[in-house]
Amino acid sequence: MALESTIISHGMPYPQNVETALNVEKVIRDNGAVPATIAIIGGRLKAGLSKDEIEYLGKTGQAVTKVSRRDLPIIVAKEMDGATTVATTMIIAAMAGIRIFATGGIGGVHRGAQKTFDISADLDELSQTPVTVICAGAKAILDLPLTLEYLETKGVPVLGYKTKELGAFYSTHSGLSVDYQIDSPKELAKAIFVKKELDMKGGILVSNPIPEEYSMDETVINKAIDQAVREAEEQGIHGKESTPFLLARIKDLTGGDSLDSNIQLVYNNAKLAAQTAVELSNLG
Ligand code: PSU
Ligand code: MN
Repeated sequence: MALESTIISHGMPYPQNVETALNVEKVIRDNGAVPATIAIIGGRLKAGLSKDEIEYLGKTGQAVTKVSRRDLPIIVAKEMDGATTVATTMIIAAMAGIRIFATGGIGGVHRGAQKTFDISADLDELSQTPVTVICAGAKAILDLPLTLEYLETKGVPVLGYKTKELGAFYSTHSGLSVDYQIDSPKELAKAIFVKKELDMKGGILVSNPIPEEYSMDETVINKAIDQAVREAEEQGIHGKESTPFLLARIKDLTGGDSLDSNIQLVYNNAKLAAQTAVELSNLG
């Protein structure tokens, strides 16, 4: 199963990013699946990185190019290194025949998108590339109701694991509902299998809310998010810089507390993804 690399280089600080990336691979192996962290190294698409390559991406951080769909052919042509977003990780995973992918949070419709048009390429990717993405919902740096509307328009199934409430990334509860609830890795594997049998393009998005014991206080986290969004607007941050800027500011504003939650939810998603991958391989 797949793991992304933008979360390593742009989503978390060094050295916690490398530590998390290596631990998450262990969680996957402990649950019976095979991890493939995806990135571009010297223009080569890689599904499965060495420890040294993960260390390199983590240490280089934001200096590595963040590669979404539009960047992919150019970075390969220029034989550069790239950290892959959810969209690009899905593309490379599909090429490698990988059907399941665990991450932290996906990109979505940003707050204020009515004016800025800032909608992550992750959402369109989910509508065209056959990879199931397991995340902890989405951060409130996004407009969550609009993100759900967009996914509905694009025909992407959105499932909640053991709940119909969408996860709010750092916190368990968002107050928003997803389409369907699934209650086991086996049930999820069947949905993935059936979608493929029906020859439908696109993926499935699974929201696996952060366990209550790691959930952040909603007032604290929302205050930090509001401030980060305000600062981004004031400083004219836009385009691909927007998400990394917000993630880094939120971490600083919460004094690092958000990072602990972030790490735990990634492990939680990796475990569910690994168990689902095992069930899916039993189905063929
Ligand atoms: N959201 C997070 N953590 C992340 C990202 C998003 O909570 O690390 C990263 C993922 O790699 C995602 C990308 O695919 O940011 C989305 O960027 P953009 O909004 O520019 O498409
Ligand atoms: Mn964007």
